[in-house]
Amino acid sequence: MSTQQITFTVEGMTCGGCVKSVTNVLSRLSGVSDVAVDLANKRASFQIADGGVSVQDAKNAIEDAGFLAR
Ligand SMILES: [Cu+2]
Repeated sequence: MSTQQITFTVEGMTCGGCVKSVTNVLSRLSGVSDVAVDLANKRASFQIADGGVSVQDAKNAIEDAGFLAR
């Protein structure tokens, strides 16, 4: 199965709780795996398997949780 490697810059994370929130919202999405969120580098990286959510949906999920993704 082929997967797409995604990296977002995430603005607005200030603590470990924020990291956990972003990790959780991404992990819940269909087809998403290997979620790694880095507070210091403001980065969220993960994989999306074929047939999983779109990159835009993943971005929206982060923004719905109160952060800015780009
Ligand atoms: Cu926080």
